[in-house]
Amino acid sequence: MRRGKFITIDGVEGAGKSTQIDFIYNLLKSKGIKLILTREPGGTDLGEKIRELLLGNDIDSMHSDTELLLMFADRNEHIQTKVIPALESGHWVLSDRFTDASYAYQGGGRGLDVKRIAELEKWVLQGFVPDLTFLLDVDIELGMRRIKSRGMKDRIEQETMDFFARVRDSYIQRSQMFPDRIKLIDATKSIENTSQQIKNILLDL
Ligand code: Z5A
Repeated sequence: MRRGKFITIDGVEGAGKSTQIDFIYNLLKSKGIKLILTREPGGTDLGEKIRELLLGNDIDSMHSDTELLLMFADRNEHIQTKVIPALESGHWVLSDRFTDASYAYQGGGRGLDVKRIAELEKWVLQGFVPDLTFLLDVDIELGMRRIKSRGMKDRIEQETMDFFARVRDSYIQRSQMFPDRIKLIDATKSIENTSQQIKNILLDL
């Protein structure tokens, strides 16, 4: 039985997820809500190892299906051992990325058949979906500019601009398919402006 709320945040690189996660954490804490932060890929001991495999640069190539399966293996461990137990104990959970990212990156970016992703989603998640998802939207160029000063790019970050444009399109399509759950946030303006849009939605929840 889910007693806490499950919130996810997603978007292309540099949209400001990490920045807004800090904001959401502080806002919910100030309301007395017990909240845990987590992420995908990762979030568990095993998941962090899978993350290294997925994002590390020591592997030259990875079949797209393998990438998708690893994302879902990570997700299974994450929800079964961390997310669901926390929600059942009354905590709220905020995850930096979740299943929408698989549709966007592996479906949109890699071009995998979304029906196959949906089959995996059904198998692993069995209808388990977030209560609320913030989709931070920026155009790809702006996102890239924001993260330009960072050091080396991970395996997925090295993809082409076309790849990331398809990722963004897929995210937007999903927000149109699930408007009640996925809230599209214009993340192109100031950090404070983005936070305010998030706050308005969170206070409703
Ligand atoms: N992935 C996948 O393929 N399939 C899946 O199913 C899942 C994931 C779950 C995980 O990376 C990778 O895994 C990701 C998708 C893939 N691949 N890629 N590429 P991640 O989520 O850990 O990291 P990231 O996507 O690379 O996030 P990021 O680059 O750290 O972006 P961010 O968290 O959205 O941005 P930020 O760190 O908050 O902000 C970036 C900079 O911009 C920073 O200096 C801020 O101060 C600044 N910033 C933020 N907001 C603003 C505004 N509003 N104005 C100006 N400057 C701002």
